Amino acid sequence: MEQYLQLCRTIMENGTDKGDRTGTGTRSIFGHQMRFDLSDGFPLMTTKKTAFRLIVSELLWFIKGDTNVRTLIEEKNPIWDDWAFEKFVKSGEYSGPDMADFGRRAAKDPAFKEVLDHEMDKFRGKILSDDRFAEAYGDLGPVYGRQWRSWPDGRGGTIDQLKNVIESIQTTPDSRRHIVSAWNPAEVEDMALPPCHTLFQFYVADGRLSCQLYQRSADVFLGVPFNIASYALLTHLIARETGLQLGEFVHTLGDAHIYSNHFDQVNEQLSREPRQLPSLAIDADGKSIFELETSDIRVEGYDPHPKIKAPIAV
Ligand code: THF
Repeated sequence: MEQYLQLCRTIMENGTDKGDRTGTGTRSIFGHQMRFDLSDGFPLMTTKKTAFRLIVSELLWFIKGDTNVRTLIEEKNPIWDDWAFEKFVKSGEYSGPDMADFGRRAAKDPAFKEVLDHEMDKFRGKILSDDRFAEAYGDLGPVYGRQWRSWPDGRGGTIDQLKNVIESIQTTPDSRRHIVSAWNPAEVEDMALPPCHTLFQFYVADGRLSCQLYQRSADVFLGVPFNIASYALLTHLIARETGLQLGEFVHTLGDAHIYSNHFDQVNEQLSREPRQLPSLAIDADGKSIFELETSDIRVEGYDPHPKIKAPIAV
């Protein structure tokens, strides 16, 4: 993962400090590319422990076309809860303590964080137990799952981009159109968060499948380790589906930033020695990519340095 540590160093040393939507402040560069040869091992961060299970359940949630956090909460995956909760506290139905700007306040104020955690637990419980509530506040709008599997075609129907791309890889491997886009300008306004991983493309050469992602906005400390592993896993799953060998994952970044409240954590990570990469194991004979479950997929030989905690910007 030397590529990733190099990106962190480049931003820390040459980045520009600027403001951002969340008000946290970032140091950033614009335009950067990393390449991971997937036959070298599975690119899961070894310089900090990274929750692979969360990465798997999020990716399978996208692949199934789901956009409701209920499914993630059922799998004890909290990474999208903040965006659903934000929609709820801004609605007329919320009547608890003031939650304005909850992300930033919780990062600074431990007493407030306790109040937030309590409200968040109540919110999760209600999403799980109340169908109407889950439908109203668990849904993040037309985010990844919807665009990948049912992009509205403007004529009353939908387009299954993921199925189509699998089919085009199988039937016309040399094609230069193996593309899936999550950026739908007509629907961006309705999304809880406009897609950060905007578009990906596959490429087949010498029987190997490669994937390139264009990511418009990259939270380098918290998000990017998830994003690298997620798209590496997607490439494995599409290669498995199409009977191809593994090529590279090419990660192209637009605004690549480190939040100012992650600087210490990044420096801690930079002081650590990378270790051998784990390998990926999928135990799901006969299951298609659309039928996989989180428990079917695991990493083996993963021996990372300890976890490094950091607050997420909402
Ligand atoms: N918003 C921001 N500010 N950064 C992001 O990376 C991001 N995502 C998704 C949507 N909005 C985003 C959500 N992805 C964590 C990781 C990825 C997320 C959200 C949260 C996170 O908190 N990870 C911690 C704890 C994980 C754990 O519980 O073990 C970590 O240490 O990795 C970009 O896709």
